[in-house]
Amino acid sequence: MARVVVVGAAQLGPIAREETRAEVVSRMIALMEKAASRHCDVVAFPELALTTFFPRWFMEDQADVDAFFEKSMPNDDVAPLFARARELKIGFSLGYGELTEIDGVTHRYNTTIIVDKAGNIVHRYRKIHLPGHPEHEPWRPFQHLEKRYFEPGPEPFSAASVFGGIFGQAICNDRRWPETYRELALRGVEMVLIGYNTPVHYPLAPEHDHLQCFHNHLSLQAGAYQNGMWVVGIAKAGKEEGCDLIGQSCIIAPTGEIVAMAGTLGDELITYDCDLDRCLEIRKNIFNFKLHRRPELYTALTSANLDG
Ligand code: CDV
Repeated sequence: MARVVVVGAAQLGPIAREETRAEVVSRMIALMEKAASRHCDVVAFPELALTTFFPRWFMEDQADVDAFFEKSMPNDDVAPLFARARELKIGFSLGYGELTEIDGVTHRYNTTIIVDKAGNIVHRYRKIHLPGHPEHEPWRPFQHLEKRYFEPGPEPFSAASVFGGIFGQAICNDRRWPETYRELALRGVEMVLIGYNTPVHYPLAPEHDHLQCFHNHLSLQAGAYQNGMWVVGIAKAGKEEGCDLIGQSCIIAPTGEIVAMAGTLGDELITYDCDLDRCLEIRKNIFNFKLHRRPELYTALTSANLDG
């Protein structure tokens, strides 16, 4: 019998700097209601879904930065999303800036969570691959200060048993790294949810600007095929505060085929009935890890002492 999870990728269009969380949450609830009407088990939202992509600005005052972070989850602003999800009996994933205190020390992470159909947070992932730069670089048309505003996630990729399958999460830049998918696959993940905010313009190599959408799908599709898993990419898209972000949110089968894709740069829901057993088409055959991997010879992969 097929193990079908109906998944929705809820792409968000631009979020203005002045837009309140309540306004964003009402947009998300509209997408969630649409997902529920299409019988989704889970609806996935993008990276840093509750605010504009704030690392594009250099802010000297830490209080201005912290205004973009959530100090608890769920908090009063996000509670309506949790409540509506519980009513609709739908799960969701959500990316946000997390400000937390651990043993008296304050930490800031780029975080994403999975919430099950009963409203419980069942999985949390803190972004490992933080792109960008730590200092103000005024030559850029816009900043990418993730390395200033966040600490890298200290925990490895991980898996959660939920929605009748094994789920994992990654965030934006993680999707470009093959290690992300392989770590998740080795931990048994059958579907990974990956939210992103990707500018069309890449100041360090502007000659690649026209390849942004290609590289997005190239990475997601390769990750799906080479690891035999479902991959869901969820964009924050469109012209946000003057910065163009790519769209093309997509659902990708374990064969690497795109089975659903957003056609706009605005709020848009795409859905697909994903049979998790299709992972075996790949994992029992061409990428049968147990039969064919040679981890004893992959010593460079986990060596911290090599260049590059
Ligand atoms: N939010 C991101 O991680 N964005 C990066 C950009 C800066 C290259 C990405 O990999 O899409």
